[in-house]
Amino acid sequence: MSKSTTEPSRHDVVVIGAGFSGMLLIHRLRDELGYDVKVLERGEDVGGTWFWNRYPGARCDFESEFYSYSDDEIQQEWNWSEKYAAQPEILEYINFVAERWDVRRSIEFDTTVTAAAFDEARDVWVVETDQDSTFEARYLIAATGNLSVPSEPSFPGMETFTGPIHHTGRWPRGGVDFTGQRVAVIGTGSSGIQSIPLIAEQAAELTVFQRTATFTVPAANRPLTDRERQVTKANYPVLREAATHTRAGILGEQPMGSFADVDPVLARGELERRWRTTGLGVTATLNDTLVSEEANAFVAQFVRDKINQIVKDPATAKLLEPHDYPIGTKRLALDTGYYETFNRPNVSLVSIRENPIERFTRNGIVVDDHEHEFDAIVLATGFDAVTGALERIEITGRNGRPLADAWAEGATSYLGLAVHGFPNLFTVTGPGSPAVLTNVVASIEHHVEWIADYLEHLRREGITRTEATAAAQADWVERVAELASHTLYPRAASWYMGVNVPGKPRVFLAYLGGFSTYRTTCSAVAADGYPGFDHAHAVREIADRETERVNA
Ligand code: NA7
Repeated sequence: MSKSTTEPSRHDVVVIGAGFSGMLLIHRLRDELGYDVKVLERGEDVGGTWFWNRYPGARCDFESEFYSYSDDEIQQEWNWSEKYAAQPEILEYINFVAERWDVRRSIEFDTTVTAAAFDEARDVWVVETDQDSTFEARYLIAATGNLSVPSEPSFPGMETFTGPIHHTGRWPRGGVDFTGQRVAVIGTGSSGIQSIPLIAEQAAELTVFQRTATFTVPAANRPLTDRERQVTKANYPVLREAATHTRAGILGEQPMGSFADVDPVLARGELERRWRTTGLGVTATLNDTLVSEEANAFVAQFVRDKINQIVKDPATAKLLEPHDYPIGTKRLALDTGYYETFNRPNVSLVSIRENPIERFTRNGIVVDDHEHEFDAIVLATGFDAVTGALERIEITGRNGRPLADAWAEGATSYLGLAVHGFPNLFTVTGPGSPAVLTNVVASIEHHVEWIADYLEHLRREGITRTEATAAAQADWVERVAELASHTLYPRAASWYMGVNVPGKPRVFLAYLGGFSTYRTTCSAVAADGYPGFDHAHAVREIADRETERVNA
């Protein structure tokens, strides 16, 4: 860790990241509990994922009225225009909240955290940045997001392509005009599926390079009416509370029953209804879609039939049919006119499943000895998800142990909130939490609340160091793996499993017990005085000594 030459800036808490999590941490810890909080943010403004992902068609796939803070003043004041808001509106909302909570005064923008080391003599984190600045704080909170580090494959000859190459997760701030251009999109995950229909409308020609066909369902997005907004606002407390009792942190369609118990004709009719109203409920039609192969095959076939109904060219429809993983075991995409886009005369699909991209050239991309010429290339190739942001920081815990070392065999955590060997470090929506399978804003609120309560507990008790025990972490890691092993999830080469990044260990990165159960577990830990955390350094004298030192 290279030391900065300047005097460290000292705080109670340093937070990495100013997205939904970092902003809420400022509000909760600084404004409501009086901590001195400093947030370090790589971007030039707030927003995190929603700051960077400006590609055409980017929008959330949970209803915006609930993919938002539950702060009552804000939720009463803000009016969402659509059921699933697009990125510009979400960023506008984030800016509205940033103003309301006056968060910017606690944030250092354009500041990338490069290293963080725990100083065992003083129980503080020493945090270094690319701005040659150093920050110190008793607590370090990673609010680094799950989808914040783009995964950019390096194709041979990439540097020789003369046109621009844009990654969806680092889209230029002023947007990109593809009018009249020949454009390639590589990748058909959610980002590709959201952007392809809009790029197709603008470009002269669009070629989509697909390695794995993805299951996607219609968002059936639409404007919200005044009446709908009023009803939601009048009932927010009940709706938000009810959402905490669900598996995904949001109220949704309930299952009809298990595959064996449901009349297939009725189930098919119900799938059809859900497909029309919002496809998101499709995988929840049967309660065993993610555990029973038969149930899964039934739902998957329904979607494949839809593809064949929509896409006019049978060969293209065949290529678009997903067969490589059980439906729902990679994040189900929510689209607006995705399959219909392949009926446009200016759109073509190239499968790179059997014949991968050989290389980039000056003029384009070579597949199967054929050069496709382009003016611009879009990489919709996803993220080094969940752990990527933290692994890029040189984090050193107790006994000088690097986090990269601790996670060499796969990310480990206790409750998705803390890591053994890394005292006083908390991860908001970290690996081993259910966050990526939930309405992530609900998960963020839960984690921030839990961490705030814990910091208050530590403050009250005069504890200056806390660390997840090896045993508690091992139990939690086992529970996360065990839950995944009873499902079909491990069958997919997904970012949930870390499979999309070459060399990343294959570990299921999310807790599958559901948001509601998870909350209950976390609450019980708090109520029982935080078992699983080692407070061996809970000596008031240390705190007193530190106070004296800082005041001196
Ligand atoms: P995803 O879902 O990880 O999708 C990335 C896509 O890019 C996927 O189709 C990949 O194919 C493809 N890809 C990745 N690397 C390559 C290479 N080297 N060659 C060809 N194709 C490649 O990321 P998204 O950004 O779309 O979505 C991430 C999340 O954001 C999403 O789940 C929502 O929660 C929002 P593969 O499937 O690996 O064969």
